[in-house]
Amino acid sequence: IFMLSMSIVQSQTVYDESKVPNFKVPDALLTFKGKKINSVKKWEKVRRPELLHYFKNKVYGRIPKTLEIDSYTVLEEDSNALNGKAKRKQIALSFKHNNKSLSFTILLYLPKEEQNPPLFLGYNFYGNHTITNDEAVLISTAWTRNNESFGIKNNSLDEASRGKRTHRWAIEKILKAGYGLATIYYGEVDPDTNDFSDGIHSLLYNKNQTQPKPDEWGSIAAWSWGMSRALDYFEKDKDVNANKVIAFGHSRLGKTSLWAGATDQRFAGVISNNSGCGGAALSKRKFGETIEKINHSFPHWFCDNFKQFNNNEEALVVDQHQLLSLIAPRPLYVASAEEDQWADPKGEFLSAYYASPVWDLYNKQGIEHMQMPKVNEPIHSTVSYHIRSGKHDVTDYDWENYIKWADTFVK
Ligand code: GTR
Repeated sequence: IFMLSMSIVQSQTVYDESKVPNFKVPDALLTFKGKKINSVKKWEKVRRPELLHYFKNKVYGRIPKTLEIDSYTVLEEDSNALNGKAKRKQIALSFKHNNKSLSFTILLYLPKEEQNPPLFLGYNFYGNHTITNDEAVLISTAWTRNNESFGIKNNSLDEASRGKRTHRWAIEKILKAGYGLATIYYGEVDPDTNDFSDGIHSLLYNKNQTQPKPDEWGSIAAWSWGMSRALDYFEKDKDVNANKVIAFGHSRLGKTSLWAGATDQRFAGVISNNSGCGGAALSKRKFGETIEKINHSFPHWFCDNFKQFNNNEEALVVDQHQLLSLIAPRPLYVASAEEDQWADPKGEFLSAYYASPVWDLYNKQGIEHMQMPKVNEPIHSTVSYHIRSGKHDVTDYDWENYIKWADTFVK
């Protein structure tokens, strides 16, 4: 009984730098067998594949089969949206397999003056209609987490929640800077519950399979998969520049944008906004949210194999900076918030720092100094970082910096 109760009690949350354990940061440029990697060629042939393989099998889970878009439908379009500032399109992508089907809807805004603009692609938490007051945005019928302040009841969406998340999406600034914005309600790809009978997973089961195998995809990998399928669609849409799509995400959806950028090299850049544990933050620091805590609260986000590292970070032969390194040499922006200690801002910064030698290989500038910048003093280079004042959120300040960085390094 004692042993049992021990295992249910979780370790205390560490918010004190002096309690961070000593650990060796695994070298991004040293293979698992101890060989030094000193060229782009060796990185791409040997090291990058072995790291990617490890993250697939032990962290996010691998996708069992390829599944392509079965069909897509432009549900609606208007070349005079947002008071004439934008072109709007809503496109449903449909998938079919094993007599099951799934579809999700992309909401796309494009700046009117621009031909083939680059765009930011990011999921939203409560439905496409929450990111704008635009009344033409369709309301999702997918399962949604209740939220009293947004008026979301019975796990379903209606007019009450329209425009409730506009503050996180600087649409006007994005369009004005010449970028498009594409968003998808993440719950349409896989509802964010510990239930594998629904969402995209269920289309790809073998006979009699009811949940992913220990090395198969959790929800984060499923959401990342959805971002890649949106990119497949953009490759067919002449209105956008599919070579300049930036994967963006906040928090769990920032973990998702990182994994999308790591697994799909077509993404031209990646933004991780306050992604924290299992995202940009180093796991071995055990600061704020830990592997044990995240797997306890969200058992469905990672693959089952990742649970081997609950309170056992020592056994991990990688850390999250090596996830970031898989994005090299493409532009990467890691952002933290001062009051978001749960996501470990310092661990997010150090991760960008320790990943940087891989950008160096390509003669691209990463984070050069180990000293964390001051609050609201961004470092802009191919690998960028800022810590802004305030809490776990996406603000105009974040977007202003993402646009500046994208203007220089992606556009
Ligand atoms: C928290 C979780 C974080 C982060 C966040 C979010 O509850 O512990 O890892 O993902 O949710 O997505 O807002």
